[in-house]
Amino acid sequence: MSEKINPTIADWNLARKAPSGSESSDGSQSVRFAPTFLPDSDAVAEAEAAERRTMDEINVLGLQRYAEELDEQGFTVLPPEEVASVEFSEALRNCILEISQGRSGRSPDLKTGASHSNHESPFGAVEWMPTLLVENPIFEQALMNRKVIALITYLLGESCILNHLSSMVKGPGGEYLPLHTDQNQTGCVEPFPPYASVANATWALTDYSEENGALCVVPGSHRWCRPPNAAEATDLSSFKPVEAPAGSVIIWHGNTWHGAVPRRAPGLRVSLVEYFQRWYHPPIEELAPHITEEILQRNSERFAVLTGVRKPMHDIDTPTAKAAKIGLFA
Ligand SMILES: O=C(O)CCC(=O)C(=O)O
Ligand SMILES: [Fe+2]
Repeated sequence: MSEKINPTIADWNLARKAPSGSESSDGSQSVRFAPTFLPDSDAVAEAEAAERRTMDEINVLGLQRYAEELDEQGFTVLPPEEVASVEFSEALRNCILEISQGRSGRSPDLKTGASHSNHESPFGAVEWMPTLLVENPIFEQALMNRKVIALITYLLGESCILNHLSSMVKGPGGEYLPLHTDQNQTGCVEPFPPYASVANATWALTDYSEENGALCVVPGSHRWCRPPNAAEATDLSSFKPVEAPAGSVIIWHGNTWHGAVPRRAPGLRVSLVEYFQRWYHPPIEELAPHITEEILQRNSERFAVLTGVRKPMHDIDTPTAKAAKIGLFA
């Protein structure tokens, strides 16, 4: 296995016990430190526990090879049988198509793609539909998929939040999506940190292939810690289409260079994009005001953190908040 992108707590080499006071050389005066910015033993223990929980979950779910791929290639594809039933993925796709019809007033044509051909958006011939989470409870279920969350936690820690949840419906067209990183979409300029501070989990709800206008990635580019320049972004020899059957989830590190080829085949490419980030970046979608008590009741505490309803990191003096500042998994 190649070098890990996430340093462990041990790598940080933290003192387990923070000094609380000391004598000056003449012994006359005691120096005291306020505790908030010192990684005390409770914070270190909490950071270590978060790392253990994260790795245990990867192991229990048998996701080691996908986590290794994230380290080595900067992306991984969870195949449909690892993710959800065929019925669930089809229901998710149909729900997105219904919302598309409701929002645009046009019936999506899954066979020919004529409804979406030569659509114009920032993503090429794509209808981009943000603000989906509270449209239908099926999106809550997709968001809380245990294996996807386990791998996202591996990249971004337990305190991460959702930046936005959206869908792309892509029809036939001629436009490429240039290579870019999601990392600098949050306003992070280069050099990027080697660990992820944003990550993307995209449900491919129709088959992904070159002729179907797949996402393309540059394997290993997450280690370069910078976005492509204009020449690199448009160098078609770097575009490696991701082949993935409908129902797969493609997960990538925020530093990974990616783009998309145009859809040449008739029909539609449908995806659900879950874009996550570390807790300290502001999300695009302010979800919390839209999350009702009823929604919270049917979901876990982790859902409340992901959607920004609970902000444990804002209590700066707690072990949890301190742990998130010294460990990448907390
Ligand atoms: O799915 C695609 O075509 C790429 C979209 C993209 O760049 C993203 O979701 O970050
Ligand atoms: Fe992107």
